[in-house]
Amino acid sequence: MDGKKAWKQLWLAYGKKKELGNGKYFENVWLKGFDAEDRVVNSALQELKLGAEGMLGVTPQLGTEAMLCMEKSEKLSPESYSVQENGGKLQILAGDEKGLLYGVFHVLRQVSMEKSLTGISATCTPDNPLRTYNHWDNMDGSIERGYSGKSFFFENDDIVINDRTRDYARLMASIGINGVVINNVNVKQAATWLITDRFFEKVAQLSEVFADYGIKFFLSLNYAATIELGGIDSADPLDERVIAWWKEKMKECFAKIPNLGGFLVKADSEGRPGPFTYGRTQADGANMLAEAVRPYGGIIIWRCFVYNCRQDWRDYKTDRARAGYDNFIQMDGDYAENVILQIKNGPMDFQIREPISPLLGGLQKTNQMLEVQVAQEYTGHQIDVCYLIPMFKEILDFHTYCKPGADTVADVISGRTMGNKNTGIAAVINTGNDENWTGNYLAAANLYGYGRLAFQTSLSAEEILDEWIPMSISSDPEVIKVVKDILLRSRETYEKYTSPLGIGWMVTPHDHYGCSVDGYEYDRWGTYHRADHLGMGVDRSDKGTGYAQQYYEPNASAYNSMESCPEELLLFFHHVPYTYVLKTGKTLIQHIYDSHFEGYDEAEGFAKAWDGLEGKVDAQVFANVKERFGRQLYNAREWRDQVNTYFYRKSGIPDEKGRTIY
Ligand code: GCW
Repeated sequence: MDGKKAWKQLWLAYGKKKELGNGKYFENVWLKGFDAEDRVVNSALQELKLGAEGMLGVTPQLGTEAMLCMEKSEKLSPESYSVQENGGKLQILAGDEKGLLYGVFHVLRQVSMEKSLTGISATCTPDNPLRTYNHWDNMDGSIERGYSGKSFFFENDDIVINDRTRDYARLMASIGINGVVINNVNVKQAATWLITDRFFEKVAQLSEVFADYGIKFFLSLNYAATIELGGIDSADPLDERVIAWWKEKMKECFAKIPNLGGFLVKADSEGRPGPFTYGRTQADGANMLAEAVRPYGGIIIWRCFVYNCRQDWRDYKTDRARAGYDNFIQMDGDYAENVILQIKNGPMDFQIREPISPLLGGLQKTNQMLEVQVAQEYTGHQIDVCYLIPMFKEILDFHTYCKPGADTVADVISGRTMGNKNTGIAAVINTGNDENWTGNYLAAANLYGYGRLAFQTSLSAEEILDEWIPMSISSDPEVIKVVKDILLRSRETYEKYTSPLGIGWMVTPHDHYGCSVDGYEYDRWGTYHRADHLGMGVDRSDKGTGYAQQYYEPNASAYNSMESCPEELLLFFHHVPYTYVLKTGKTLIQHIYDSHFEGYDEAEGFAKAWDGLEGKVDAQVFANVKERFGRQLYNAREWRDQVNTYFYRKSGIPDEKGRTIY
C-alpha cells in the first residue's frame, strides 16, 4: 500500500529520491502560452506538484521568470515536447496541452530514475498516432483473460468511478497512452446498454476523467445492437432501417459522451454477429458504422480476428492461419477513411512465438493498427514471468517488404508507409483491481513498457527496463542487474519449457494455462500439431496449406523451404522429422528435450536470483514475486515433463543425455 491508498502507485510512487541538484527547478514554474485552467494543463501542474513534493520535497509555485519554464511552441506538432536545460534554466516546450503533460512526465521520470536534469536535452514526437489499451472487462466485474483480480471499471452491472480511476488515467498518460477501450470486445448484454440512457450519464462522467489526461474514450460495440436494442429484425449493413438506426444512435452517443473517440468492433468471430450473416463483406459492415460516426470525427476500429473456429482439423488444406488475410485482403482500399483495421500481431492468437501477420503491410491502401496482448493469456497468466517487450520489438522491426524504404510493421502502423494518419497500436491490457494492478508485480514492466514503446518505437527493451526498474523497484545497481537479467531472458525461458519452434498451444483448452499437448480447444481430434511417430509441425508451404505465400518476397520463399525458414518458426511452417538436424547440430527431438530441461533450469535460476533480493526490495513486492516464482516452477516442471514424455512416446527416440523423462 502506498500512502493511504489501497492500491500501489507503481512507477508513479514518487517516494523520496536523491536530490542531485534537481530541487531548484521545481520551486517556481512559469507557464507561457498555456491556460492554467485548461483541464490537461491543470493535470500536468497537479502531477508536477505531486512528483516534486514526493521525490524532492519541493512545492512548485506559479510565477514568472522561474527556473522551470513551460511554454507552448508553434514549432512542435501536437503531442510533442522538448525538454532542455541550459545555464540553470529548465524548459519544457510543447506543441499542445498533451505535449506539455507528456513533457512533465518526462522530467519527473528523470527525477524518479535519479538522474540529474542539468544539461538534459530531448525532443520527443510520438511515433504512433493512436496508442491504445483495450480492456476485456465485463460489466459484472469479471475480466476475460484477466489475471489480476476483477475490473476496476465495472461491478454488478454498473460503472465504478473513484480515486483509482484517476490514478489509472495518470498511469496511462505517464506512458503516453491516448486512447482506452473500457469494455470487452465480446459485448455481453449488459454492455450493450452502455450506449443507452441507462448508462450515458455515468459513461460520460468516466470519459471526463480520461479527458483530463488527454485520453480519448472508446467503447466496444455489439454489431447486432439494431436487433438487441433497436427492435429491428436485422443487422444487415445495407438495410436502410439499420443504417438509419445507427445514424440516430451515434448522434446520441457523441452528444452525450463528449470525450468519445469512437468504437471497437469484433464481428463475425467466435460466435459474434457480423455482416457475413447477411452475405455482406467486412467492409460493408465497417463502412456503414464509419459513415454514422463521421460527422462527429469518430473512428471505427474493426478487428481482423475473423476465422472459422469450427474448422475440421483433419482436413489438411484448411488453415486457420490463412483466415485473417483471406477474409480481408480482397477489400484493400474499400474501407472508409475513418475505419482502422486492428490486426493481431500473428495469424493465430498471441502465442509465445508466431510469424508476423501477413495482413500487416499486406494491406496497402487501408488504415492499420497492430494489436498485441499485454495480458498474459498464453504467456503465463502473470504467474510466470514473461517480459514481452522483446517480442513486441521483433514485431515492430519485421520487414514486410511492402514498400522499399518504409516496410517494417513500425512504418506501416505509424503512417510512414502510406502517409495516413488513422493508424497506431493497441494492446490488450493486463490490469485488474489487485492491489498491485497486474498480479505479478513484475508484469507491470509490460504494462509500462508497451506504452513507452508505443510512444517511441525506437526504445529498446533494455532501455525501457532502465526506466522501469529504478522507478518501480529500486535504483540499487545490484537489484537493477538481477531484475533486468530475469526480465530480459524471461520470454525465451518461457518459450523453452512450453511449445517448441512456433508450433503454439499445447496448452490447457479454454483456460490457457498449464500443459496439455493435444489440448487445442478447436480441435477435438488432437491433430493440430500434426505429430505422428515420425515427425511434427504443420506444412504451410506451397505444398501444404499455402499460408507462406501470403507474404511478399523474399519472406514467402524464406518461409517456404525448411532450410531457409527461421528455425524458431520451423514447426509453424513445416512438418519436420524428429531426426531432422537443426543448425545447432541437434536433431529436432533432442532440441525438444534439451530446451525443456533448460527452460526449467533457467526458471529455477530466476527464482534463486530473486531470493537473493530479500531485504533489498519492498517486502510486499518481494513476497508477491517469490510466491509467483513458486507457481512458475511447478508449471515449468509440468510442461517439461509432459512435453518430453509425449514426444518420447511418439518418437521412441531416447534422450541422448540419458536424463530421466517421466
Ligand atoms: O483467443 C481469443 C481469446 C478470447 C478473446 C479472443 C479475441 C476476447 O481466448 O478470450 O476474446 O481471442 O481476441 O477476440
